[in-house]
Amino acid sequence: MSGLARSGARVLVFVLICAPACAPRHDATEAWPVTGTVLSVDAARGQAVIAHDEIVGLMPPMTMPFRFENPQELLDLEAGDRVAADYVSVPGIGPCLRGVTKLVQEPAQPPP
Ligand SMILES: [Cu+2]
Repeated sequence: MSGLARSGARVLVFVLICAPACAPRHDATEAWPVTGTVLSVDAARGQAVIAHDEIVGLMPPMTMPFRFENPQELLDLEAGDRVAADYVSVPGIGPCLRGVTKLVQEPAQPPP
């Protein structure tokens, strides 16, 4: 094995061992996809109460207030809207929803 190949192998071993262990957990760029139903909107406080579905790997379904990274997105929402967003942690804001979009409502079931 040449010296160059040996050092290359050493780098590869380092990357394989270190990369998973050194990956930061719950850093600012981590985004958890979340969907849910808006129960109420509090634009003055920049948040909405949302009954969210399971956030896989993070939270079971529950009803809780969410702050919005962009409070402008609250202006377009009302109780009953289905929404999708990313749950992120932003320095200066904390945990909040990013990129909130309204989901198209499924047509109501016809009465039996
Ligand atoms: Cu929750």
